[in-house]
Amino acid sequence: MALTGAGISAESGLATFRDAQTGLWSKFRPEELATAEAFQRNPTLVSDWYAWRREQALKAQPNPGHLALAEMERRVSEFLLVTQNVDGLHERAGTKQMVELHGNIHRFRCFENDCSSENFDLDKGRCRSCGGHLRPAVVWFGEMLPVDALESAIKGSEECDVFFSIGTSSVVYPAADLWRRAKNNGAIVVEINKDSTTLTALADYSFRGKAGQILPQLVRQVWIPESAGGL
Ligand code: BV8
Repeated sequence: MALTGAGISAESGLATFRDAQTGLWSKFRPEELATAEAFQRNPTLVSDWYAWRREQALKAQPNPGHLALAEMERRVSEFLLVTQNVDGLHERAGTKQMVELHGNIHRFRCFENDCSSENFDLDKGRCRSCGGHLRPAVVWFGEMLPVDALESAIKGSEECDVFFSIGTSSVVYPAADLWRRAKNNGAIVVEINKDSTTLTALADYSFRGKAGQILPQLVRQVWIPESAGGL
């Protein structure tokens, strides 16, 4: 099982949550904008922020880190990727077995009444069924995670033999608790991060460096025999 965070998309040019926000958004902390209260207070501000991030994500390309995880999936019999990212890059990299724990920025929901999506006017950002606002189909702080996604992530972490924690600062819960479930069920915990985190001292292995450089090497050395001439 691999849990990924914003760090795996950094080499695709997408800012992480730790990175200072740029331009228009430099005045806000992501945690301030990614809440239902913020949307209630100022739906245009929050919608514009997500529109900007959606544009960034669409312009970005999956990097060798995303591609290596898609390759890992093809090389092992049982694999699950759980991502905290809402950018959709893992899917574009070809990963199939995936759980988007915090949703996806390219999908929408009706904010007021959660109406079904066939009556969404994406241009106006309105739900034609109830006239309400459309919001990104992501999990905001203080909101419950989708039950099926959380259950799959918990099941995967409790059944895996190897748990990778990649490009995440391991501070946002319940995602930050999955490694512990894996560890408690006898899994090997491997961290890949350019900096040390709260998990570093608790992991069995912690590789310091960029995911887009370490993951291709790891996949090559473990799964691609010399003769195959690498990734
Ligand atoms: C909930 C979607 C409750 C939206 C996101 C227990 C203790 C304390 C607090 C809580 C707790 N339980 C719940 C909470 C509250 C809260 C929380 O955890 N707060 C934190 C801040 C303390 N959790 C919630 O609110 C969750 N909901 O608990 O509901 C509930 C219960 C019952 C009933 C009702 C409600 C919801 C959490 C989900 C929020 N949504 N995203 C959007 O994206 O806009 S979270 C968002 O932030 C991301 O998805 C991700 O999860 C998180 C950011 O973390 P990372 O991805 O790790 O990114 P970060 O920038 O922090 O770090 C990047 C890392 O990469 C760094 O370590 C860096 O060194 C590394 N890196 C950088 N470049 C590279 C690299 N590594 C390798 N290679 C590189 N090139």
